[in-house]
Amino acid sequence: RPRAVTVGEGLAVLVAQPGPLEDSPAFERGAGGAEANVATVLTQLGIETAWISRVGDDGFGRYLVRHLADRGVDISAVAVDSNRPTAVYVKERGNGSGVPGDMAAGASRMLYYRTGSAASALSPADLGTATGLLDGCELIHFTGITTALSESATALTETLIGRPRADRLISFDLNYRPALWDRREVNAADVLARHVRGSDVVFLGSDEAEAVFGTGDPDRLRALFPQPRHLVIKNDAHSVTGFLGAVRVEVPALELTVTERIGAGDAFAGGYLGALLQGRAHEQLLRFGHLCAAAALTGIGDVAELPPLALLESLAEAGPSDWA
Ligand code: KDG
Repeated sequence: RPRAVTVGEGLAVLVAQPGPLEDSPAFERGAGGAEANVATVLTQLGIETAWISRVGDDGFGRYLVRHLADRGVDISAVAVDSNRPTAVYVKERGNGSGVPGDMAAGASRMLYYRTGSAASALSPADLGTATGLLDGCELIHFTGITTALSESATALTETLIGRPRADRLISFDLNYRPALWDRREVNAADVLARHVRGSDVVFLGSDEAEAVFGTGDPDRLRALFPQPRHLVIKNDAHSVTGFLGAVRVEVPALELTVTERIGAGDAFAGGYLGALLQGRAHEQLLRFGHLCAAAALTGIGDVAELPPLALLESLAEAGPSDWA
């Protein structure tokens, strides 16, 4: 029986070759979707995890389900929707050539093809079919992307934060995606603030928190959001500040050569949550987060392929001063 359940949209990723998109002759296929990425980090850490989602009855949907199943994720609550396609996004990458249309080397941009996707039809009804998974688990994780997908998806995430909790934790990563909210008629900041306040573990990037809530400062964010027991603020690429109740810890990030950033936040969340379910101490949660994020930062895909658990454990034990 899964200990953790994540809920959200999976996307097939087409990674372009570096340079202007119009010049890319080929694309590397990958898997994405914040909650799917977190699920695969959790299973790699040895935590039984299920993913609740909807995919289209198409090759991309079958690929995503297979990708997750191959990594040990329980996909029994993934619905196949024959009327809507699986979402796709193209990852455009910079080559730093200076030619018009090219971005800086290492930079990337996401182009979404997801309007009307299978997962945009996620609704509270999808929780009904997954009752067994949800009732028995210790942690439910989703992000502001799931909330942003559609009205019915917002209804689903509001149902999750409103459900009786027992000992179950709700984990929420802000993952602010203006492209999705621009299509909605609701106020993103109001909806997202409700989710932050209604969750037990919350991840915020300082830049996105600044954009949505007007501040990226960890102490001001804690004052604004005293409710979640765990509040984790990622200060750009430099460090992460973690509040656990009134305790505040700051852990610097690893110094490494970044290949591509997309997916690093999900890997951080997966590392933190996995360590939390393993009963580790507060600072260790942040260290596990950083170490898992490093695995995503050093590849072009969104998915973190982690080193063996024993290595992560000894690095987390050693701490940042030994990470260089
Ligand atoms: O965090 C990485 C995700 O952004 C990526 O995998 C795609 O879920 C995705 C999204 O909607 O942006």
